[in-house]
Amino acid sequence: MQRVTMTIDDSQLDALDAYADRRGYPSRSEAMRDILAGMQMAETDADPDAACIATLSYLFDHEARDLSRRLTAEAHRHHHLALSTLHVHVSHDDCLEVVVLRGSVAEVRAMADAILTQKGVRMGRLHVMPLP
Ligand code: NI
Repeated sequence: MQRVTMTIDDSQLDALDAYADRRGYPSRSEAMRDILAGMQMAETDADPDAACIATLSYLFDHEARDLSRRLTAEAHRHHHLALSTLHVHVSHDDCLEVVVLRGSVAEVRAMADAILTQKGVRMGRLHVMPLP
């Protein structure tokens, strides 16, 4: 690790301290490391060829016509990306799935789009994390 000295406005420092307090970070450095990690994630997300690991989570209605079969078909079509899937029966109608993916950002995004655009899939979210 490196120690750096930065010059920022008082209002920016107040904002950083308020953020660190609110989230419960033990120090400004810890808060800054996470802020920078978020920036790295955004940068990786912009490079379609970058290697990543990702989680794709979504709610869906398992009674929706043909949806479970279509989701399984998409998972098999992208089997080289999907490392593991967690399925939770949330309520009488709803299921939550969390799929862990590994591949290029472009491949992972394509699978996420194929799943999240299915009729009956709700509140989907892809979280991409860069790999060195
Ligand atoms: Ni279920």
